[in-house]
Amino acid sequence: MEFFNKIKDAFKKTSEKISLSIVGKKIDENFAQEIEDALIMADVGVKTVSALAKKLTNRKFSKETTDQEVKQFLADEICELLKPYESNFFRDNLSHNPEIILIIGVNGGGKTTTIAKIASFFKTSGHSPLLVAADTFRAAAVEQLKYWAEKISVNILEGKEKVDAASLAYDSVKLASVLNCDVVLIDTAGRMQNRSDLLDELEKMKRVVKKLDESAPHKIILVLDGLIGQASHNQVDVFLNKIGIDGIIVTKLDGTAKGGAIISLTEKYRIPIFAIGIGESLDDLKPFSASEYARALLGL
Ligand SMILES: Nc1nc2c(ncn2[C@@H]2O[C@H](COP(=O)(O)OP(=O)(O)OP(=O)(O)O)[C@@H](O)[C@H]2O)c(=O)[nH]1
Ligand SMILES: [Mg+2]
Repeated sequence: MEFFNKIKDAFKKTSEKISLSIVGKKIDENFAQEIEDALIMADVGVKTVSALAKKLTNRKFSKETTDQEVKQFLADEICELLKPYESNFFRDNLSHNPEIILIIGVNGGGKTTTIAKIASFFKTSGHSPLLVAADTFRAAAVEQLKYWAEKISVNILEGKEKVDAASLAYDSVKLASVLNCDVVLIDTAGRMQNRSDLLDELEKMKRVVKKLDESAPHKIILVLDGLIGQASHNQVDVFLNKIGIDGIIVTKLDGTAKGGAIISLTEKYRIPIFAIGIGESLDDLKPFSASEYARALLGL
């Protein structure tokens, strides 16, 4: 329960605004309109919002309907929409040994922090992660990952400055079998989606890893900054076209009023949400649960 309260708390900025549109409102012909506006403001996609508003109107609530009932109705509808995008990424299902996971995204989205959180999760569930500092552009980036590796006590392969990221990725797969690591987490340099040279390098990493294991990388995870809400859609477009994406992790949901953006993301791209980031510490990454998310969004 404490676990859910943390999620609920993280979504407060979003849920309070949605709540305002429901609590104490008369159920008349304008009733759905205000809720519709609040959901739009929270970055829930327009198509989904219209569908939800229609359902609210058709539901024909009576004057006796409580605020809680309206919220519950919306939460149930949202939960149903998002169920297909839950994933079993955190249910301990590493299907390859080593499982090679590439973490991609633009600068500052939360890649490195998220890798630390994932590694901590796998370590706790009995696995042996290898972190790969393939962000060889910035020395500070390597230091940051090293800090986490020490803190969690997991292995790390450091890229020397200006070393080719793809060759480092190649080495890491070999090193994993030497060290008996069963999950390889590759941290990449933050890529602005308009830097095509960096995107090419990412593509090369993917190609090179395949030389050792045809099925690798087994998961490509795009990390998105939750603070920018739907504005992250163009990032998805670019990475999806150029690299491919198996799952998305949305970070920084603890500080945003655009917490509804996960709904517009799935509505548009139909890609699974692996997890959500709700803080800066290691246990602040939660597997994505449609029902928890829906309840948190409505403040239930
Ligand atoms: N509040 C909050 N902060 C987060 C979360 N995830 C990451 N951060 C913070 O966001 C900042 C950037 O995170 P990084 O992990 O360095 O991001 P990055 O994508 O690796 O950045 P580059 O390496 O520069 O591309 C750091 O200060 C993190 O502590 C989150 O879920 N919540
Ligand atoms: Mg980083």
